[in-house]
Amino acid sequence: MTPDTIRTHKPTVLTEQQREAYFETGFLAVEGLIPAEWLRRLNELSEAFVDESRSHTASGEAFDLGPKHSPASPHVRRLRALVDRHPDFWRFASESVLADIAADLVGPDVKFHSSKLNYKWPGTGEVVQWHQDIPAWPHTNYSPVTLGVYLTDCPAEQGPLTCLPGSQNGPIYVHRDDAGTWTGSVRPTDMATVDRSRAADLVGRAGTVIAINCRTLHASRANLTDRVRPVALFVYSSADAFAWMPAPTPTSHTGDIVRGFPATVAHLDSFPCPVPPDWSRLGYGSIFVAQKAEM
Ligand SMILES: O=C(O)CCC(=O)C(=O)O
Repeated sequence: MTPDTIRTHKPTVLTEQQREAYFETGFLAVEGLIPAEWLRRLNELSEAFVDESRSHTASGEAFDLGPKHSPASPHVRRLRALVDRHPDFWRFASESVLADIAADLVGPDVKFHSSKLNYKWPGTGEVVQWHQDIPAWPHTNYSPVTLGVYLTDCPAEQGPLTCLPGSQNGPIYVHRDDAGTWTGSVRPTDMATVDRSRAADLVGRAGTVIAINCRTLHASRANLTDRVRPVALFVYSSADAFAWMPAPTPTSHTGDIVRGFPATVAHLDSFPCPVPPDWSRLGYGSIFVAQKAEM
């Protein structure tokens, strides 16, 4: 679906102005939409998983661990395929207001793609370089949106997501180095051509929902506080968007319709998109691995 088609359906959670802001800039941050009980449960699960990570010594199916991870000082960079980690994560993704927000942004027929919980620990470990999401998981159109929920307050000094307004209408960059190796980030030579002066921080209180279009250029700085920044991220698309390469981190619910109905006709956008590696053959670590965050 395109924004014009989506506009023919009234939003049920967001205001028209909020949705227009998303279409205009390629991102959005809204406080106060997630019920307190859900926020409490997500935090409870997050803390339990960080605790469980103490008994893991290497990254695996569930945990992407930083190089300094230890039982005494757990350093989980990412909880992978979140909806497969606990049924309540899937309930949140499919039954809560989050899926209604997705419907406001991608149209009434909503397909679930993937999910993860990213932690940004104090220090420089999880700095995320400028990138777009769609080159890692291309679809037949550009409706996919990542919805994030900050599990705790996220001020500017805690390494919030930062987005470039309007970049969703610009080029889709190749996220590989000169040798063709996947880097998960825009090449420095390409970023040198981009005006970053209008970059906006998506800050907010615990429970703030952030939305980032799949073409929007975004990044996140170091966490300068002494508190971890957990953000749960869920990707949805219009039902008429079809992934044309294997997902980097598929879940048992990838492709499930969470609102409305499956598409009977695919929407194909003619704007060209770079081709990622075949993750089903290569395997996918995480953006931190691809961007060599452990160096
Ligand atoms: O967690 C972050 O700060 C950035 C996450 C992100 O952009 C991604 O995982 O694609």
